[in-house]
Amino acid sequence: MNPVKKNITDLALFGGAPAFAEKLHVGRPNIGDRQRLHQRLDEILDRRWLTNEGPCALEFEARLAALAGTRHAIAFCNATVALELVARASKLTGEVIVPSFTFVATVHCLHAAGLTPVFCDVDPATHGLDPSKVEALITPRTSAIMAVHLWGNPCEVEKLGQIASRHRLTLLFDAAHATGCSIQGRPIGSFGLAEVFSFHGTKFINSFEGGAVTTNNDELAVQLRLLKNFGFAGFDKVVSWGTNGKMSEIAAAMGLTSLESMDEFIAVNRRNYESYRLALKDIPGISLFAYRETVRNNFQYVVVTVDESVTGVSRDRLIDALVAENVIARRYFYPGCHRMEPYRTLFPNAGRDLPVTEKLCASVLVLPTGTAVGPAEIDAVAAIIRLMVASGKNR
Ligand code: T4K
Repeated sequence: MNPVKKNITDLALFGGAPAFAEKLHVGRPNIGDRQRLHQRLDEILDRRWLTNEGPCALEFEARLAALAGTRHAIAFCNATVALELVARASKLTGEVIVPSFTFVATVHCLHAAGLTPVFCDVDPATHGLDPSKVEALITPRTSAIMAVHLWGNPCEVEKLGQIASRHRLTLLFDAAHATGCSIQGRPIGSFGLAEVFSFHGTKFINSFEGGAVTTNNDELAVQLRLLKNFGFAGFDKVVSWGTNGKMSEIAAAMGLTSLESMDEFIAVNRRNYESYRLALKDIPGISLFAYRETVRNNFQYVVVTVDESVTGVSRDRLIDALVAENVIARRYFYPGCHRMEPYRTLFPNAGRDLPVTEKLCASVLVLPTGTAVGPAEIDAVAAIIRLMVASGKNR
């Protein structure tokens, strides 16, 4: 890493050397205890049991159920397949209300299950589904609400629960970002009919690739176990449609090892979040996403909004400047699912009713954190942003 930049001419965009010799990524994986992982891999090889609900996968499920406080946790090969199978197993029909400001997998899973996504705007403070906008979208064809705990920030679970029960709708949560999070002391994983977690390599708890569903519904749990294993209810006995959604033992071994370091990872993320807060606090037009006091977060995403009317520099220009310095900041979840195919073609006017989503898609910037980043890197990143804003140079 080069010394923290002090002058505008130091910026790589204006001819200076990049601040970082190696790229600083959003989503650089946390590795955890290598020795423990190696030990688990040896055990897997010795057992010659590599997948299909092996001991590591079952142990991973038990740990996840304990974390979520649910009767069931069912491990999957990834969260996208888990989401689709939850939608199918819940026997949803017709329309499902869903945010557009999310990773596209949330919506793809509904489309894959033959459902129609109905995009709902989000709350500018929580970035989650805005309960006050949900009811107006309910029609006789609506069967469910799929909400997302974006950035691990729990959405308004109580209000959404009330709306769902008033209209007899199924309530599901995409909890891909929310491992280890809670609201008013109640862990994410236990709300709605089911919640779905992701353990993709870029998540702070990872199993290389992986996902899980947590639920207190026994029937749903049985259905999910069938669907993720081709519909097999025993040797040679297929009782329903199914696919291959199983988690391998090597993935579960990584997941278990990663979970064992969860508190340590959260502490690092939290320290980094605080460092960013201090380093960015005086830069006009730059706001760090704030969490409610009732919420416990994992701080795995450092989310910033850029108010161009104050900074004079657009979010995209800031990204150009950061990338030139080898800081690979991301504009999650640009441009919004409603502007991605096939939804753009299916619902060309959806953006009209999504003003907050559109604004966030144009102003959110996600910065690197995790165990690969420390206070020195954060000061250097903040200095780049500060100099760009001071320059006011959009070109
Ligand atoms: N619902 C929500 C709300 C989600 O955010 C996601 C996934 C899902 C559902 C579906 O979960 P999974 O089916 O994936 O379990 C990444 C992840 O691929 C994706 O899992 C995640 N959300 C999303 C927020 O981020 P990309 O396309 O932006 O980034 P990717 O995979 O190219 O990686 C980002 C950066 O991380 C790279 O620039 C380099 C770095 N990286 C990545 C990998 C995989 C590493 O340093 N090492 C690695 O091994 O989607």
